[in-house]
Amino acid sequence: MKHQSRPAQWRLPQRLRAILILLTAALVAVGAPLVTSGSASAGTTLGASAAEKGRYFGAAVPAFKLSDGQFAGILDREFNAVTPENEMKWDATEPSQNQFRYTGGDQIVSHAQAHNMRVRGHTLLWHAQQPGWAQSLSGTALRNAAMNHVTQVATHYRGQIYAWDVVNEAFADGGSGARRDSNLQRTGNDWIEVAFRTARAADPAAKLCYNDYNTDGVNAKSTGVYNMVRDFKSRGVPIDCVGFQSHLGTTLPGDYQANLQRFADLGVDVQITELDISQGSNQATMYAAVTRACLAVTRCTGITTWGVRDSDSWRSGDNPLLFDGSGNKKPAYTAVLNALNAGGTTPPPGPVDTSAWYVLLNRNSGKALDVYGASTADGARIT
Ligand code: 9MR
Repeated sequence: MKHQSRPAQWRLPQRLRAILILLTAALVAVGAPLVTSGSASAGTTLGASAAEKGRYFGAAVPAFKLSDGQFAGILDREFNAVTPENEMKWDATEPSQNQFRYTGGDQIVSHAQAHNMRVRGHTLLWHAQQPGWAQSLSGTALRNAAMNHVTQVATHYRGQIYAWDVVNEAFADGGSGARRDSNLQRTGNDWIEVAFRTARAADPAAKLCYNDYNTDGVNAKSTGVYNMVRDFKSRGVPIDCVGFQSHLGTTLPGDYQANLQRFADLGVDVQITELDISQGSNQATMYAAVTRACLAVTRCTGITTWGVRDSDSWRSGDNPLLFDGSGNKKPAYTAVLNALNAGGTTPPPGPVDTSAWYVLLNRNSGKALDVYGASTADGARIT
């Protein structure tokens, strides 16, 4: 029997039961990676302890290291999220125009799915690690190629990515607070918002993030990003999260937590996306402080370290990670674990605001496709 199409909100009372079932299923699906982390019990691994606080704890992973037994052993035991270190970048996924290669990215996604880990997609558009053919384009040709890239890659991974770094490192260093000059920026200042809209259309379930470095405290660069996010939120550009890379030296900005909080107050999630900290007398203290800052900000949904062992790091000379080159836990590891475990279990703040829910209905069938928290004003509102 064919159902007549009616406005979405009229269907809600009749569908409430189904929606609630779906909602429960959605929450279970979202929660699953959080409550299971390998075979370890809660509170004894980074992932399980973060999950007790409603958060994830991830690591950057290169596909080729998944066959390194020591690396994979630590990853699977300790972490419940992964970020492909290079495999989802433009040069890796579209080496020739319109010819896509997903081998490395797919390998990491399969590994993550087999181990109940979330995947942070990194990154759809960036001025660096572009394939040669894109570097030589400009203007409309580059804009079109870039958005085609976003559509193709986000569609390939549709439904499998927890959060995408849609755009990476688009702001200039220094005191200007302005956009970085790049071939993408020269296609027009709206390239970032067009990228976010394009990514939303391709994968409506993924959280869409802007990601950058040297934005870890309140400074001109982070304020430039802040102003962009505020503008996007006010104009309905679909942005859900901001990533703070947090490649740190020997000092943590005193306003680190306040900076996370001011972004969260704009109505976006915040995530620590590429954490590594120079080994020095205060490495463990700084790691603990970063962890506490994330826990103190309700919308800080998780932490990712940029690698597992010091020897895996892009800055291995600084020994900046939580495990040494032999895979042993460092004092910084214990400091993070203790910080995660401090204060007992708190109800998961979760990535969504449960004061209202939105249900996304398939326009043709009227079937519920997904349920969102109040931060995503798509679909019909259920209060
Ligand atoms: O860790 C990545 C390294 O293997 C690559 O050679 C490098 C290329 O630019 O990118 C590194 O990852 C970067 C990340 O994608 C974006 N933020 C800075 C990271 C460290 O350079």
